[in-house]
Amino acid sequence: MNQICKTVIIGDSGVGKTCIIQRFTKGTFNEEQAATVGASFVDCEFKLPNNESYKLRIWDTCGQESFQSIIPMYFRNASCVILVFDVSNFQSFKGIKSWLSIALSSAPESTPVVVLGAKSDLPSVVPESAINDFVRQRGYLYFPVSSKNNTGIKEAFDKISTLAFEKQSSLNEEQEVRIGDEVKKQSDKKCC
Ligand SMILES: Nc1nc2c(ncn2[C@@H]2O[C@H](COP(=O)(O)OP(=O)(O)OP(=O)(O)O)[C@@H](O)[C@H]2O)c(=O)[nH]1
Ligand SMILES: [Mg+2]
Repeated sequence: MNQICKTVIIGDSGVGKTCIIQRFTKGTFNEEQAATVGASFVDCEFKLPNNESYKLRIWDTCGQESFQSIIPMYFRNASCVILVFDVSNFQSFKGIKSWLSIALSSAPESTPVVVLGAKSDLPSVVPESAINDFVRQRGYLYFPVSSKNNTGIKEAFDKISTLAFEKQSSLNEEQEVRIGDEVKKQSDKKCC
């Protein structure tokens, strides 16, 4: 089996989405990272305890407001959403609500959401109580991360990959049931 689990990373422009992916997939950090244009993906392989492997496909998206109108299509069949704000920028924390509502209206039902507070090496201007309220009310996991210092990234992706795999497995089961029902309906029709 080589299951592909799709995850989409979203949040305002400049919060550090691309740097998080680069740190996780390549182990690098670029102070001069250029803004993302459109969207692109990168695959990374994970192993299950039984040694079977699966792929986490991470879609990096552009945080420009103009992109919000085309982003819904990226959530089709998503098995995890990564919501990012910059702990040194309060406006970006306020921004995650609108990104979240776009994600929830387009992603499959009950898609897991993981919230990342990026640039945790910088002084935070977002009160911890506000972050806790946001994630607790919704039952989301939260990780402060720094791509620059390489803190929290591995822990966050260990969890993201597990949640995405579990969600993808349940999506596959639902699809098998639907196909089974369809086959049954077709064979019932043939009967006189
Ligand atoms: N201090 C610090 N700066 C960071 C960190 N991560 C990213 N940055 C800085 O933030 C800039 C923007 O990061 P990007 O990863 O390009 O941001 P983005 O969210 O992908 O932005 P868009 O592609 O425009 O949506 C980078 O060039 C870095 O200078 C971090 O962990 N710590
Ligand atoms: Mg980017």
